[in-house]
Amino acid sequence: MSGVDLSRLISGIYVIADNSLVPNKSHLELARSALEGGVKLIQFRAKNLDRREFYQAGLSLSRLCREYDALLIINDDLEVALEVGAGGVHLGADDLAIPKARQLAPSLIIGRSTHSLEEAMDVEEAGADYLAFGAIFPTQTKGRPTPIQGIDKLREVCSKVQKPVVAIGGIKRENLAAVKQAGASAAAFISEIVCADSISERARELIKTWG
Ligand code: 3NM
Repeated sequence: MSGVDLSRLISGIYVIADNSLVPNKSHLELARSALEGGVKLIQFRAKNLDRREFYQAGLSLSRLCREYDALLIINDDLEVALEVGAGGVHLGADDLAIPKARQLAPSLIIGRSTHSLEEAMDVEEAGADYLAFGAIFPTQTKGRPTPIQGIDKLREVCSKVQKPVVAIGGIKRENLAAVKQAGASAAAFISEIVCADSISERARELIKTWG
C-alpha cells in the first residue's frame, strides 16, 4: 500500500480479538479493554460466527477502533474488511492471493501469515504490506498447529525481509524482549491478552515491556 508509513502502523503490540478461549466475552469487550490499555493495532478473528454476525461485529469494532485512533485488521475476509471500513485484511495461505487482494482492495493494508523463510520471502515478493511469522513458541491456541520456529528462525526472517514482520504464536511477557531483539516489528497475542484477569492492565504491561 503506497503513501502509508507501515513501519509505524504495524509496530509494537498487535492484539488479536479472538474469543474462542473466553467465549463468555465478546470480541468488542476484548478489543475495548485492549484499547483502554493503549493498544493501537487490533485484528478481528472469529472462526465461529456466520457472515452476518462477522460483519456486524466487524462494524462495531471498526467504529470502536476509530474512536481510539487504532488500526483494525480483519482476518480472512476482504469483503467484510472493505464493508466495515477497516484499515487492513489479514490473509492465510488458503485465502485470496495477494495480487488479487490488492486489485480488489487497493486501499487496504494486506498482511499474510507465513510459516517458513521461503514462504516469507515469497509473500514479500508477492507484495504483502506485512507478514506474520509463526509459531515462534509452542501454543495451544490455534486449532491447526503450525511448526515451531523459535527465535533464531525469527531473527533470520527479520534480517531477510524488508517489510514489517509480526511475530506470532506463544508470545508472553516473559519472551517478548527476545522477540523484539530478534528484529520483529510487532508481536501478536491471543491467550496472553484475552485470558488475563485485567486485559487493559496486561496490555499496559506488554506495551511497557516492548518499550
Ligand atoms: N496463528 P497465542 S499461531 C492465530 O503461526 C495464530 O500462524 C499462528 O495465539 C501462526 O498468542 C496463532 O495464544 C495463535 O499463542 C496465537
